[in-house]
Amino acid sequence: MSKFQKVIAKTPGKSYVEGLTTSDLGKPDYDKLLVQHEAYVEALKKCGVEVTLLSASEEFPDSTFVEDAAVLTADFAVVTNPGADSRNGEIVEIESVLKDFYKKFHYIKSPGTLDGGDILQADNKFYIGISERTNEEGARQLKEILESEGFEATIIPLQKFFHLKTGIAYLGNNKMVVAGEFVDHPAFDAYDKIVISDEDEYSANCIRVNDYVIIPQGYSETKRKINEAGYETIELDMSEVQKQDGGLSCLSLRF
Ligand code: CIR
Repeated sequence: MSKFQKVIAKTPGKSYVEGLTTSDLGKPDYDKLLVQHEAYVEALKKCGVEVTLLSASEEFPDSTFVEDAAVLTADFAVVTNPGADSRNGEIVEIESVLKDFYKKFHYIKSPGTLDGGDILQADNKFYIGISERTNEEGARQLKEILESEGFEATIIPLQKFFHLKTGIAYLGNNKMVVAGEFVDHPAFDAYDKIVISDEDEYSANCIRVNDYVIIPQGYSETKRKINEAGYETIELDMSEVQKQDGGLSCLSLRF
C-alpha cells in the first residue's frame, strides 16, 4: 500500500444535525461533533499526512463526508455524481480544491450516480458497490475509467449495507476487514480476512493511514484483531458521526 501524503477534510457546519440519516441514534450534538472532528484531524496528522481542512458550508449539511464527492488515485481524480439530491452540489467545491493537487480528471455523468463511499481500493484492484446512492450506470462508468487507467474493477451489488465501505476496509498486505454480507462474499475469498462480528459491524469502517489503522472507539475485539494482524491502532469516539450514518472513511479523502 503506498504511503498517503495528503488528506482533505471539512469542518462540519451547524446544519449537520439536519442532514440525511437512516439511523435511530438520535440528533447529533454539534459541539461534541466538533470535538470528535478535531480529534479525527489530529489523528490523521499523527499518521504523517498534511491535512487540507475546508471550512464549513451550511448549505450542504452532509458535506463533512467529503469521501463521497471524489475517488482518488495517485495519478488522477474522479469527480463523482453523488446519488442524494441534497448532496450533489458538494462536488463543485471538491473539484476546485482537487485542482490544486491533480492535473488529470475524470467525471461520473448523469444518469450515472456514484458516492465515493461505495468505492474501495485494494492495491491495483477496485471494488464498486451498487447501493441506494450508486447506480448501475455510475458503477459501469467508473469501472470503464479505472480499466482505461490500468486498474482492475469489480462491481458488487449490495444487499443491506448503506455504502460498500460501511462493511469493508483494506489494510494492505492482502488483509481485508470484512463484516456482514462481505464475510462470505466470493469476491473477497483471496484475501486474508479479518472478520468483524455483527455486533461490532460499525467498526468494519476503519482506515489504514500509513503506520496506523484508525478505528472507532469501543470495539475491543476489533482492536485486538487488528493489533494481532500487526497494526498499531488509534481509537476515536465517533458517536456523533455514526448518528448521521457516517464512519471514519467518509470524513476524508486520502491520497
Ligand atoms: C449521507 O446520508 O449521505 C450522510 N449522512 C452519510 C454519508 C456517509 N458517507 C460514507 O459512508 N462515505
